[in-house]
Amino acid sequence: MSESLELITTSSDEGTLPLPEPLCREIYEKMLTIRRFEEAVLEVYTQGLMRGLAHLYIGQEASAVGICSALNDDDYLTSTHRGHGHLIAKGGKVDRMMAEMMGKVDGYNRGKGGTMHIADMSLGILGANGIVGGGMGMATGAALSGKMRGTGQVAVCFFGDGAINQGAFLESANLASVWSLPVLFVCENNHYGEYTAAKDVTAVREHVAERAAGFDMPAMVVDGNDAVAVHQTAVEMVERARAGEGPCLIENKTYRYRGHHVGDGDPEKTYRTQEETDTWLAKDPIPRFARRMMKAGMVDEAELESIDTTITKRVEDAVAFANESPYPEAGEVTDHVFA
Ligand SMILES: Cc1ncc(C[n+]2csc(CCOP(=O)(O)OP(=O)(O)O)c2C)c(N)n1
Ligand SMILES: [Mg+2]
Repeated sequence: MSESLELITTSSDEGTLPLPEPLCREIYEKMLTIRRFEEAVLEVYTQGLMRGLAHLYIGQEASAVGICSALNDDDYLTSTHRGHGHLIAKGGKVDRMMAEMMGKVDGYNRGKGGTMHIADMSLGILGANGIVGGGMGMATGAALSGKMRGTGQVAVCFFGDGAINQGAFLESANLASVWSLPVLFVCENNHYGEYTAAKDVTAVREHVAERAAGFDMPAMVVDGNDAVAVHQTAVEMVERARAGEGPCLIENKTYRYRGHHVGDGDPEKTYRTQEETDTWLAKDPIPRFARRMMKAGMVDEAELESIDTTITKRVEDAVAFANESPYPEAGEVTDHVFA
C-alpha cells in the first residue's frame, strides 16, 4: 500500500458530532431530500410518467452531501449518470429536476436532456453525464480555468468505481497533478459497475485510491456512508487545493441500495447477495446521522418526523409542478441543441 494512502473514518454511531448544529441540520436535510426525491423518481417511473431510465442514488447520500457541504457556490462540480444526489447537494432545484426527468418545458434543459444531462451553470454544476468517465476532463479543465483566472475556485469530479478504469482518468489525473490543479477526484466506490463486482475488474490490492500513488497525489479512503468523515476529508482537501497544492483522490466506500437503474429490480436475486446488502443497510447514512444528531441533543424523534414531513411535501410539490408543466412545443426541437 502506498505511504500516501490515508484511511479516514469517524464511523462510530457512538462518536461525537464535531460539526456546528446549522451545518448538521443542512447535511441531514440535504441527505433526506435526496432520498425522498429518488423515491419519487422511482414512483414517477413506475407510473409511466418518465421515459428512459434513471440511476438512483439511494444509499450514497453521505458522499454527495459530505463533499458538497465543503464547497462554495461558485465551485465547480461534474457528475455522472447517477447524478441526482450530486445536483441536489450542490443546490439544484428539485422542481426543475423533476420536470426535466418528465420531459417538461420547465425542466433544467427544457425537457430535452432528461436525468443524465441536467446542468446548472449558476451553481457550478457542469452537468450530469451519460458517458462513464465523461466528467473527468471537464473537471480538470474547469480547475485549470479557475487557476488561470486566479479565482480560488475548486472543481469536484464525482465518478464511480467503474469509471476509474477509463483511460480518461489517467489523462486527467496526470495533467491535474503536473499542473497542480485544484481538483478533487471523488470515486464513489459502490462496489459494482452495472452488474459486475468492482473486485472482478479492477486491478488494485484493496482500495481503488491506491491508484493515486501513480499520479503523486494524496489518497483518502473514507467511510462513504459517514457524512462527517466525508465532510471533514473534503474540507481538508478543498483547503489544500485552494492553497495551490494540487489534486487528490478521495475514495468514498458506499453502496447503492437499489439496482443499477430503475429497471434493475432485484439485484439480490442475480449478481449480489441479500447478506451483503443487509450489511450495508445497517450502515444507512441517514438514520446513522440522525442518531448522532439525537445523541448530541440537536433534535428529537418528533422533530425528525417534522423535518421528514416538510421534505416529503417539498418533493410532492416538485412532482405536482412537473406534472402541470407542459411538454415543449414540437417547433423548438432543434433549439438549444449544440451537437
Ligand atoms: C463510456 C461508457 N461506457 C459504458 C457505459 C455503460 N454504463 C453505464 S453506467 C455503467 C457502470 C458504471 O459503473 P460505475 O462507474 O461504478 O458507476 P455506478 O453505476 O456504480 O454509480 C456502464 C458500464 C457508458 N454509459 N459509458
Ligand atoms: Mg459503481
